[in-house]
Amino acid sequence: QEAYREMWENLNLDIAAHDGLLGVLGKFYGDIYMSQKGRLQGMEYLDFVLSEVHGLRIKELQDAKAQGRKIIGTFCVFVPEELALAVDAVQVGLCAGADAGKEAAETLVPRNTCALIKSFIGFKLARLCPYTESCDLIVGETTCDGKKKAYEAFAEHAPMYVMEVPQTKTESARALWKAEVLRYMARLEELTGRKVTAEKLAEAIKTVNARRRALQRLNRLRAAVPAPISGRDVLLINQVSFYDDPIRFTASINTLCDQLEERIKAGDGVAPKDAPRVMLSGCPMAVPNWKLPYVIESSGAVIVGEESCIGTRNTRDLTDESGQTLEEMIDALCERYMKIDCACFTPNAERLDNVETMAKDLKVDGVIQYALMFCQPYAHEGIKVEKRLTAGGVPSMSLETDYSMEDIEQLKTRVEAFLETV
Ligand code: BJ8
Repeated sequence: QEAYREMWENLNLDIAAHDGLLGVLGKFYGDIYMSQKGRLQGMEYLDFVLSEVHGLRIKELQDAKAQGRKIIGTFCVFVPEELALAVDAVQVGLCAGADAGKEAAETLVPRNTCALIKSFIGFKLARLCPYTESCDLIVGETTCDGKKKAYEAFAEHAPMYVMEVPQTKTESARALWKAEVLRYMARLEELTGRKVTAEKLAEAIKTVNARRRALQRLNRLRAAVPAPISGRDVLLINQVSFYDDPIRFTASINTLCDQLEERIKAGDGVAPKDAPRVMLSGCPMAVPNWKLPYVIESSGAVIVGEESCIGTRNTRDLTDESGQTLEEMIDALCERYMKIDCACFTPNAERLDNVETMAKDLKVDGVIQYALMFCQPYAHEGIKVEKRLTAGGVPSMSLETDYSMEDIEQLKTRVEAFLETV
């Protein structure tokens, strides 16, 4: 850690508070991750990446900046990483999964704002996040009301750019989205002084698709009975996918998948064959939000799928790679991103189909819907999802929580009661 101190000082972090944060994070990680039995050897890569989350990766970002590359921060899977890669920028997902700087955040956004929003604001105001401080541009999106108003306030503190994401999937909404993709591309070109060419974009599309394919492969393999990997570990992999180098990450996940195949062949699992199989559905779980997965898995169940943006919503759809011209590739990108079934869309019927199909394909015993407190879009859809699942004979329960640890016992009681019924 000493080796990174100067870098953190240069990024103007609050060193004492940051030391405290790393201490808490290390302990939390130890309790939730390192205590697991029968982890795959390939998870060592993830442990390493996480232990260096504010160290080596930040150093890499600083080195990239020194070579003239720009760093783009994002909060939503709507922001097309392919465009950033096509201008040689580095895109990182800004985490927003911990309770930090909450009081400061409440000076910018109302108290009844979800924990994810308060977290990214809190991290910035408390000077705790070296990713936020490394960004040349932070790209927001007009998804939920909480986020779009928060970006307005956040723009006073960070170099913001906001993409307008439509709320419907009509033809006019698609035209708006294409115009927004082009506007964003022009902004990236201006920021980096580089042009998006057909050649560069084709390469970027391949890079991001390769990462999606590796995560799809992981999701197929983890569905085996008995489950060969814990849900906690797969969540961590999804979380790391947002800030690790995409090519290196893809290679490591494919190596891990090779190990998973071996394990499945041997019939080994991380939980007994008859452990309840649970699927999570709802709001994204940004790093280091591991509370609920820990509660579920320490109650004897195993999580076999995440229907969320830090899960299948981000990896299910590939971008068509057959485009030859820049225009065709941009159309393919627009089409791919408009398939995202975020609860911010109205109507959003395809999500109900996707949740039901996923629950059945994974042969789950139950679905736990997870909404962050004050999240209107996912709380609303929770009612519909529950009805659809009940009609399809899949037990489900809904939980609302935030990032504090105060409700952990209460969550455990409710999860255990649910598991007894599945
Ligand atoms: S595409 S899910 S990443 S918007 S939890 S901030 S919705 S009040 S995160 Fe999301 Fe993009 Fe959609 Fe995915 Fe608002 Fe709800 Fe908070 Fe949320």
